Amino acid sequence: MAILAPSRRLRRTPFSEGVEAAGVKAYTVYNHMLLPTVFRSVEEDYHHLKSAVQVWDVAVERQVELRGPDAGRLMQMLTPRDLRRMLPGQCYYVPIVDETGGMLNDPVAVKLSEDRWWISIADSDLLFWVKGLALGYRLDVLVDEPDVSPLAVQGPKADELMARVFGDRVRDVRFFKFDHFDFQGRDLVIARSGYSKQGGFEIYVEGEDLGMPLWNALFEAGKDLDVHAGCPNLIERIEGGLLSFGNDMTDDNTPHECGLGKFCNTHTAIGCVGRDALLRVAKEGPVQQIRALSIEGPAVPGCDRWWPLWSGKKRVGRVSSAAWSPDFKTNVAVGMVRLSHWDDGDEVTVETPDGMRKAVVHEKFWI
Ligand code: THG
Repeated sequence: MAILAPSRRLRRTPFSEGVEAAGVKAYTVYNHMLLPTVFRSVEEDYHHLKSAVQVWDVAVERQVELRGPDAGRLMQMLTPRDLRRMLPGQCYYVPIVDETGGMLNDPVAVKLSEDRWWISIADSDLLFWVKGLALGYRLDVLVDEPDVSPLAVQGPKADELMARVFGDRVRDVRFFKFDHFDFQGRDLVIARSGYSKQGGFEIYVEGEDLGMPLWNALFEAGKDLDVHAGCPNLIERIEGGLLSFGNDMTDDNTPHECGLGKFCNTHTAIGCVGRDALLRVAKEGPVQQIRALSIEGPAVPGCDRWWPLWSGKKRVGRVSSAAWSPDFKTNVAVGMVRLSHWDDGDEVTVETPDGMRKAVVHEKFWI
């Protein structure tokens, strides 16, 4: 692949200086912004993530802020997950659907107060949809993208590193909850969350001027913990079954097809614009669903398009993400598999750029 040409449309982040100094080797583009994908190598980064602690520039997880008396109402219009019992201080993973029940995004919703929310988005321009709904329904709410950039601290030593910078109280933050912490006289929201299964935190850094001071403080405090710059790791996130919007699912898929039915309460999510459509499809049930697959043979090449899944001459799905797993000693993959072949142990054939490979469908991911 050729080099990515820098320009102002391809936004840098408050941490870009630190990312470059740490020797970033590759980027992808996510929400029109740079997202690192490799520091040492995908495999070295993977082993280090599972054994130490990493600091991730995930400023690409942009916030759509809802502010005003109708913020809660607008939030419920966006998602089939019932938000009535959600309290300030909580984060929810929420499928966002359009009027056909198609997935528009799969963000983390952060409830700051009754009338102030952040929607921490995956890679799609959700802001336009949310602004359109607010305007079309004449809601009393402001919708915009604030100067907030998440910085993730992930890995088994994340608690130790965070406690050194923010104090022991940070250890008490529970999964998908957040609290407020002081850094250099400024208030920061810190949640126990992040796009890995290794545990850790996400710091919502308000104000780009705070980016490098915080980055430097974490690296200074973590010298003896082998802290390193990292990024969402392809292998680890496939092992963990963490989905990637735009890769593993699109607006052609319902949350149920994505295995996100557990985050839908379609009967009680009154006001969700996709509710009627989802009630209709939920009655029949999905005919395809996201599954883990192990692909036989040596390491597969990078998956930059959907690889067809076959059973004889019948197309039975697609693989959307795949990588060699050093820990499980097989190629791990995510795919959308048709009902006829989605049971645990079902055998299929994957059409990779390297040729046909046997693969086995699994009901559960690896971690
Ligand atoms: N954190 C924040 N924003 C994000 C992401 C994040 N925006 C982009 C992207 N990641 C959105 N997608 C996901 C996908 C999975 C999870 C979070 C965001 C996730 N899932 C857990 C799981 O599936 O095990 C837990 C879900 C739950 O139990 O509620 O964490 O990572 N701020």
